[in-house]
Amino acid sequence: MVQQILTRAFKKAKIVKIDDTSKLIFFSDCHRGDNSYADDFSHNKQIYIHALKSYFDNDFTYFELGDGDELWENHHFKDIFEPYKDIYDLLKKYHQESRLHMIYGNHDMVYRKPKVVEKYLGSYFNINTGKKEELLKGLKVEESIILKVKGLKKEILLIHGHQADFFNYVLWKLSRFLVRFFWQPLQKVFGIKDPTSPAKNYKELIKVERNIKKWIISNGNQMIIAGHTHRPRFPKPNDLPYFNDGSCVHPRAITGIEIVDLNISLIKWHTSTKKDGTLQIIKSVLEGPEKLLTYLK
Ligand SMILES: [Mn+2]
Repeated sequence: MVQQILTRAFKKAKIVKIDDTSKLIFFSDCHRGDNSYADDFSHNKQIYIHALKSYFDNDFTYFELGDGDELWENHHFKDIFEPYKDIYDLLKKYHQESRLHMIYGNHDMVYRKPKVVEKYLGSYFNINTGKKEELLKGLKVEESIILKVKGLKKEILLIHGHQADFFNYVLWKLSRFLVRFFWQPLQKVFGIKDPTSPAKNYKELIKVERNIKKWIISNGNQMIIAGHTHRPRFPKPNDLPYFNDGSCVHPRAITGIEIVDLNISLIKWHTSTKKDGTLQIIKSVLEGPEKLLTYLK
C-alpha cells in the first residue's frame, strides 16, 4: 500500500528545474507552534530565522519539506502567525522572488486544499493598519516535487515522507485526533510519548525508512530527499540515495540539506559561545559536500 502511495506522489510531482548555478536549502519539520511551552520550535526560533535570512541574502531558494506549521496541536493558524510574524514576513520575501517551494506533511495536511492555503497563508489582517495584507498570495503547497538537474537524466524526488507511513498518511485525521485529545494530554501528565509518531518512536522511524528504501530499490535507485522522521540521513556515494534533512526542533540545533554548485551537504545551525561569553549563531557542515552526480548515476 505505502509503495503505491509513494509511486503516486512521484507521478503527480511538480517539476522544478535546477542547474549548476542553483543554490537550494531544504528544511522540514519546523512544527511552528504558538510559542507556548508546548511549542517544540520556539527554542530554535532565533537560530532558524538567522539561517533563513542568511540564505535569503545569499540568493538561495527555500524548499520546506512539510510539517512547517504545527496544525495538529494548534487549531487556528492565527495563533502560529502572531508570534512568528517575522518568519512569515521573510517567507513572503522568498515567495515574491519565486524562491519559495512548499510541501505539506501530515501535521499540515490541510494545505493539500488550495482553499485552506489561501485562507491561512494568502493574506492576513494587519492590526496596525487595520487592513488586509498579502502574505504568500498564490502559493500552492505541493505533495511532491521533482528536481530536474540540467544535463542529467536522473532526477531527485522531494516528499515529506509520511507517504511511507500508513497511519500518518491514510489515517491522518485519526492520528490528529489522537494527538489532540489523547497522546498530547498523556504526554503532559505521564510523559508517555505518541507511539505512532516516527519522530518519537524508534521502531516507527525504522519502519518508515525501510519502506522508503524499498521503494528506492524498486524504482531504479530513485534519489529522495525527505523529512518526517526527524532523523538526518546522508548516504555514502554507493549507498541507497535516501537523504533526510532532519528537523528544526532538535534540542539545540536545526538541521538541513544544502545543494550548491551541484554538491550536496548536510548542515546544522546552532549557537556557540565566544571566549568573551557572547553567544553567536553558526553553521557547521555535518556531512559532505558530495557531488550530486554520484547519487544520480
Ligand atoms: Mn511529519
